[in-house]
Amino acid sequence: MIDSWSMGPGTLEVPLSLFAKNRQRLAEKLQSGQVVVLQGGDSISHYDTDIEYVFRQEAYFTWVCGVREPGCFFALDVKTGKAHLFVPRLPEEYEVWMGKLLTPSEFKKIYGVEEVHYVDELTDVLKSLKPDVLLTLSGPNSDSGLTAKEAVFEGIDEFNVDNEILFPIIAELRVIKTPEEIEVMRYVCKISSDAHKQVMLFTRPGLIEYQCESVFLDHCYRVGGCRHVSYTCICGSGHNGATLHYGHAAAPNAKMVHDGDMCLFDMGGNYAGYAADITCSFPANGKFTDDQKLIYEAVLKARDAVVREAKPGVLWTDMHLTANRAMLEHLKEGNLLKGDVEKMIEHGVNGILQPHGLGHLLGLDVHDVGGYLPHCPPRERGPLARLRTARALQAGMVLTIEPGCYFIARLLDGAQKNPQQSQFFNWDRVNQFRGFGGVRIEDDVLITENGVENLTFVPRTVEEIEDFMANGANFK
Ligand SMILES: [Mn+2]
Repeated sequence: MIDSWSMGPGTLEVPLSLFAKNRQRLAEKLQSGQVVVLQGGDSISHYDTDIEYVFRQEAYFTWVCGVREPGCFFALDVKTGKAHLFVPRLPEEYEVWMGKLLTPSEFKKIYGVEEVHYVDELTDVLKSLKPDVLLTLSGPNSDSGLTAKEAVFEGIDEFNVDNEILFPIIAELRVIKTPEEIEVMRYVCKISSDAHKQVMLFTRPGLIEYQCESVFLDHCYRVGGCRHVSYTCICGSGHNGATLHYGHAAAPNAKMVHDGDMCLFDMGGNYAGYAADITCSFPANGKFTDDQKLIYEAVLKARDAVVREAKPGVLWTDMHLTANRAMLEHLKEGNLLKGDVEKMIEHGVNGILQPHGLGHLLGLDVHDVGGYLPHCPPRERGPLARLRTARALQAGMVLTIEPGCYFIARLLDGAQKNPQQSQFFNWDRVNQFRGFGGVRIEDDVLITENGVENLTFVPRTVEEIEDFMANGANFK
């Protein structure tokens, strides 16, 4: 019997009990007679070609069984607690191209489920379970606006199907991580932290941003066994640091890093489906200027305030404002802003400098599910609407804390023309920062009964960064 999965020596052994426990937690929330049916992800071709994207499993499917192949279905019979996996019946000639085809009993061993059948047996097997109702998954992803992929198969209309019960239950279970899941997240955050440190040591003026990106990818994969990163790497230097989703196809991390640039590198590995999401901001040449230090420490104060105050019961919307206040206060001390900080927030100055929310739930999805479930506080109106959740924190949640300060021409121009906002800026000073780019500090944290456990281990203070970039080689 195989009882874990890993990418080999030196990488984390993920126990199959992680998924068994998720199934058990799910079954405990459901009733006998209900059978959960999920459809896994399918292989996707590049347009009309026979080249496929490297397969990535759908996250709810991973959560419930950890199955890594495309074209599968899964059923959980609540009455017996038994997990049934359905794998595609592949033609024999696939062996020539794909390697040996596994038998159902081999799949059973690999994934530790009670029963394995072929997908073409799905209807018959489900009938034999005599369910009162099949529970399928359908519900909104509050980050993308898209809908979870509901199981569809020939013969489903012969069953009584409910697609409303399951979604809020399973999404809520995904919000609170088990100790086994936390171990995986600890690992992927550690690997990603080390990869960021390698990038900091490597970066210097004259390189191209993507060369820094490649060091991150290399460390995550070669050392950590992370075949994927969790999202497209954002490697902005200089003015690109103010482009929040820099790194996309039309801006592929291809600018030369210059002496005097700040680097804003947002990258996270992925292991066993679990995501890290870490941002480091540092001077390309290893030494902060006074201006860089001012902005960096404003953001660091925001991070520190949240790490200090976040604990179970605290509202995420309050944490967002706590971060904004700390940052604005420091920028005021630094003479970029003037006036009363509460009034600045009233007039949206915080949203000019940090147009995004404080952070988000993290797990199998980088913007993890559960931000706005029916039983949770609804999305606020106004500036706080951009937050990915308005929930009160609970022990077992994993979130990012990612305050930032950016000099985005479009937003600054707007503020300069708006007397309500303009009055809070010392424009002579602020205009010197046009082209500066931005600073973001993003940590991945676990909420515990006592507060925050930071899963991110990178140099964070100005002194730590300068010391590490000067003397950090061979840091292991
Ligand atoms: Mn993030």
